[in-house]
This record gives sequence, C-alpha cells and structure tokens, in this order.
Amino acid sequence: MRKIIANFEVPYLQILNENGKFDEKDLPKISEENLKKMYEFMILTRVFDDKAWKLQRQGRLGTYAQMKGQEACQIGSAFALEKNDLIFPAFRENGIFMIKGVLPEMLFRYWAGDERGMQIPSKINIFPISITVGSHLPHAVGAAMAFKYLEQKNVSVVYFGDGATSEGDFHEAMNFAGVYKSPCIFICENNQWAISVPVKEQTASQTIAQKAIAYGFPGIQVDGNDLFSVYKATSEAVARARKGEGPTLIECFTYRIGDHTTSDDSKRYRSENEVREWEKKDPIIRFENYLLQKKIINPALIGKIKSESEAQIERAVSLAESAKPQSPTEMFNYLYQDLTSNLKEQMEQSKRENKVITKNVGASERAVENAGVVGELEEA
Ligand SMILES: Cc1ncc(C[n+]2csc(CCOP(=O)(O)OP(=O)(O)O)c2C)c(N)n1
Ligand SMILES: [Mg+2]
Repeated sequence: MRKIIANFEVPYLQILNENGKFDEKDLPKISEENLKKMYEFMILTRVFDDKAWKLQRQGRLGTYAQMKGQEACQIGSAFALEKNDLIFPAFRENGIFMIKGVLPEMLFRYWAGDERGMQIPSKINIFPISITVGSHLPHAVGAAMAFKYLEQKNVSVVYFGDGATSEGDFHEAMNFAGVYKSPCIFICENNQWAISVPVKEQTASQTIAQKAIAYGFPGIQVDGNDLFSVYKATSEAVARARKGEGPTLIECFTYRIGDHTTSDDSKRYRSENEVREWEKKDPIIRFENYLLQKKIINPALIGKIKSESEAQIERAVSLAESAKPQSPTEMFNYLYQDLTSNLKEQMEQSKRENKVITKNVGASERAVENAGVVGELEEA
C-alpha cells in the first residue's frame, strides 16, 4: 500500500511590492510615530554602513561586512520585539545593534579591531557578533529553552545567512527548538550569496523556509525588502512563541548589494546586471515612497533625517577614534577562562613588548549612560 500521509505548504508574504503597490487591509498596525522611527533607523543604518565602508578604504577600519540592501530585514524584525527579548546576531546586523541601543561608536570600535566595542552594556539584550557561521544558533535555542524553563515570556531571536543553513549547528538548533517547542525565532537573511556561493549551490531545497517543516514547526518566506512583511511575520512568530506554541523560521528573501566584505570582489562571480536589478528593489526607497504617499514624511523631513544621521555617525567616528587604544595584550582576555600554556607564553611576550597597558574605559561606559534609544522604543 502506498498513500500520502502528509502534505505541506510554504507561505510567501509580500505586502508592499517593488512597484509600491499594497492592499490597505494587509498592512500591519504601526503608529505613524513608529513608522517614522523605523525610517530613521533605516537611514541611520545606511549612513553607518556607507561610512564604515569608506573608513575601511582609508585604512581606519579592519575588514567590514556591509549590510546595504538588508535594512528592512533588520529594522522590520527588531521593531517587532520587546526590550527583554534576547538577540543573537551574525556579523552583518549593525542595524539590529543600533536599534537595541548599542551606540555606533561601539560598532566602529569593534570593526576597527577593538574588542571593547563588543562589551555590550548588560541592560541591552544582544549577544556579541558571531563571525563563526552558524555557531550562535544552538546558543539562541538554549536561551529560549531557559526562558521556557523559567516561565518567562521572553523570546530569543537569531539572525543568520543562507550559508549558515548548511552548517550542522543550524540543523541541531532547529531540531532542539522543534522538539522542546522553544520560544526561538530563526531569521534567515537569504541574501542569495554566501561569499561566492549562490544559494542554488547551497541547498537543493526550493526555499529555506521549508526546512522548518522537517523539524515540526512553521516556516515562512517573506519579501525581505519589504519592511511591512518582515515586521508582520516577526510579530506573528513572536506572538506564537509567547503563547508557548514554539519556534518559527522566517526566510527573508533579500539581496546583498555590496561585496561579501571589504576583502571580497563580487564582480568576479556575479554580474553587475544582477546587482542593478536588485538595486531597483531597494528597501529604503520602497518604504520612503510609501511614507511620502501617506504624507507621513516630506522631502524637507527626509533631508533633516539624513543630515542628522550623518552628523550622528560623524560624531560616533570621532568618539571611536579618540578612545584610548586597547592594549594588544587584551586580546588574550577574550579567548578562554584559563589560558593554555602556549597562549600564556605569547601573552607574556606581548606584555614585554607593549609596555603601555590601557584601562578599559570609553565607549562601553558611555553606552550604559546613553542607551536612550531603547528607552524611546519602550515608550513607543
Ligand atoms: C564556521 C565557519 N565556516 C566558514 C567561515 C567563513 N565564512 C565567513 S562568512 C561565510 C559565508 C556566510 O554566508 P551567509 O551565511 O549566507 O551569510 P552572509 O555573508 O550572506 O550574510 C563563510 C563561509 C566562517 N566564518 N565560519
Ligand atoms: Mg548569504
């Protein structure tokens, strides 16, 4: 006997399409004030990203991973969360850090090689950048399991790329999350490329969203360049998780407009035409046109928001660059609880060679004082 024992569907969500069309009834309920804030964060993120790229080219930052084009994935999802929800970012989530209240000067310091940039003030619920692809997914599920065990209503949210879905960590995390109905939201920013590997060589699955089905929970693909879709899908996933209904996988279908990092040259493996086509779907322009159409913003306000963002980012660069340099020996402090003997030896050598040992002062303390952004969002 042969019969069909299960059928599955993979939903796709798009609310504001690339031509600016939408159906009023599909729009999520967001106050005008919050729509403006979302727009401001998208602009701030783009200005930060452009500046970071230029600083790297001037030799003032180390390798940097641009996020241009992925702003709706980040701002749309982060806005659906509450302060106590815990975020596990990958390495391209500068927008998420800033929305949680991590100051841009901290991020500049991190990307300039100063580990203190990732000393997140304890009241900001975000883990440090995970350069190691996929390794943070099991941690996010563990945190979600802890929330459930402690009967707290918080959720954990983990961001990762399409490339991370080939890692064992992804599958282990998804399996645990499904079995234990953990309040964990998996957000895959499918930007079509993992360095030079296109998504069709990454997986034989038609979508990434459908991978959730194998682990017994819902997966949805959304237009990742449409802020409204990302916000709505994340809000629904968060509501399910808080009700004890378990995890969700959200695949944000988007595009990495820049190179993989400043060490990459994407012209060697993808056509400029492909990039130009995706530029037409720019998430910021799409949202901006919607806000203009609804008269929530106007050209004068756009100009003001842009110039204020530029001034804020310039200030952040000055603060980051005026901080006392980190002692080279400090890099040993972030490796292990107890250093191995060969690392101890290297640390001693480094100490001998670098007599000046600086104190841990600067941006991290300022961030504690100034984490006003989080406060503002709470009130919103
Ligand atoms: C475990 C591990 N393997 C390999 C790498 C090298 N590496 C850095 S980024 C990257 C590709 C990641 O692609 P994706 O997950 O799609 O994220 P995206 O860069 O598109 O944001 C690779 C293979 C790494 N950092 N960690
Ligand atoms: Mg990718």
